[in-house]
Amino acid sequence: MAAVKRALISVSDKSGLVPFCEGLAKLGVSFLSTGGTAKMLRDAGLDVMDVSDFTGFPEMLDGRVKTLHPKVHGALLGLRDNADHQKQMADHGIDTIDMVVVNLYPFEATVANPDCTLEEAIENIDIGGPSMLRSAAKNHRSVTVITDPADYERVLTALTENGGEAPYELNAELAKKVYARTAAYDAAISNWLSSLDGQGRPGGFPDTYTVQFKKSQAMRYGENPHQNAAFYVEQPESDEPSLANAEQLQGKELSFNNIHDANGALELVKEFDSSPAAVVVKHANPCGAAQSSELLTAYRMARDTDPISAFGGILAFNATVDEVLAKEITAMFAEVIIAPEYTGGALEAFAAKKNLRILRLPTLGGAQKRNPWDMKRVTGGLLLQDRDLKMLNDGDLKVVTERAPTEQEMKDLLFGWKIVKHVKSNAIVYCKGDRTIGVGAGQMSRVDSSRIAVWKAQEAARNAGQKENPIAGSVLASDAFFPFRDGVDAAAKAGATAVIQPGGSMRDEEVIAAANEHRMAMLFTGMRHFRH
Ligand code: 93A
Repeated sequence: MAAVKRALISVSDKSGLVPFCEGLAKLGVSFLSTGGTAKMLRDAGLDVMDVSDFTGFPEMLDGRVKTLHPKVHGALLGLRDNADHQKQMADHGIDTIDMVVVNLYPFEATVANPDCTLEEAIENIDIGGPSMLRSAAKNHRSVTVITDPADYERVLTALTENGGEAPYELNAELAKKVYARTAAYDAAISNWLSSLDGQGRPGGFPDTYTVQFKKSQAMRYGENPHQNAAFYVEQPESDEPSLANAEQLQGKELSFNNIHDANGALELVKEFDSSPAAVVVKHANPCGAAQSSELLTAYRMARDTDPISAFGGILAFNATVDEVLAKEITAMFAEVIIAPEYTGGALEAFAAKKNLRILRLPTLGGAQKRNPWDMKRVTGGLLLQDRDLKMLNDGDLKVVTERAPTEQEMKDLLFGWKIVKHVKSNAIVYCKGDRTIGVGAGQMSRVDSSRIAVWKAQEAARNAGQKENPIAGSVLASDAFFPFRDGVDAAAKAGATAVIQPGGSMRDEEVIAAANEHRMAMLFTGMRHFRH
């Protein structure tokens, strides 16, 4: 490979460009460039030739045709070690271009703006840029191609260390990156175009959906040891707090199941922002959750809902973990801890448990770019749906019983409704005083989930040496309607005094009558939270 002599520079994102080109100039590289980019480089005192002078053809059609010319693409695609190619290039006065620095019109950012017009979107479809990137990447044995400003520094270093030449391995890696980028760019255009309605308005599910994921972690194994696995992060990356952008402060590498379960814990703890909250998750189901003015108290209440299941669990907090809490956590075996922040003392306490994975996510809300749809893989296809992010508004709640909930019951019902959304269906959650009392998850019949929730609550109370019935005075949250009155009868018998559920069953009247017979209060939400 020969030293890089001529670079074509044409970028929309101009960050870091001037110092990079100054570095290239020092290595003797000369520049070809397009309108805005050429101006910027000249303003910085660099010597630049306009692409139009190189091609002998003006930029035209409002910039739609700037670099789409055989002199550019011939210069990129011609094989340097092929005599025939070299002769043809010489015959047509085509000089070689050894480096392409191109990033594209910001199509994704343009269409992310809800006020973006059809014309704006279309003008931001870059044609010349991807063409150059693809030509250069095809001929990467001889051409260095850079589309990510984050690569400027390492390219400059490599060239400096190699007498102005780019090592083949670097060119190959950069070319791979280019095709991933142009594929993602075309996917964004395709998704947007195929989501337009007859009036050119975007927003629906596209006719074809193409999405790119980037490998972020290879794993020792998957859900089971005989399954290979890796973790991929959706592109473009969202800034929504997630396992994709959590910072690991200590501990073993996250496993496949850790990531899945920790995701469940994180999504649940995100529901709480008004007071300190703690959740304990096992197999992606919460086995305890609580909120309190003190995070330590919240943790104890969450853990004590079901201490047996909490063993080896994933813990998520919405507030800073301090030393006292950390010491209490380490008294029990846990797999992963997630929190916005840890005090120095807490980190010292965790350090003694080398395998314990500690994750930090400084904020739990406020994302600008949320991850889009929820995707569920089925054999042969993909189910796409909106994420279940809808919250209850005051107007959604309807008291359907003769007795309205007391203030305390109301608080507990709304707390339970937040939890039940994160429990696998059929989901039943008993709550009292800002904490879960019993969780029944993932049963094929609702009444079984209800029985399990009661049994688990009683078991935990018995193990803790408590004499009184833990369900007495509690409330019950159900992720979907009660198909029969039996669930309500069972809850009343166990000692619950109020129920929150979507309503909407054919037998709602019978279910409400049951609640009235037991002097229970019942709220309908009009919204279901199935989670399969
Ligand atoms: O409209 S284009 O698709 N037609 C072209 O021939 C072309 N060549 C480069 N857009 C084209 N570009 C793009 O212009 C580059 O990909 C880059 O994003 C942008 C740089 O323009 P300027 O140098 O005028 O700021």
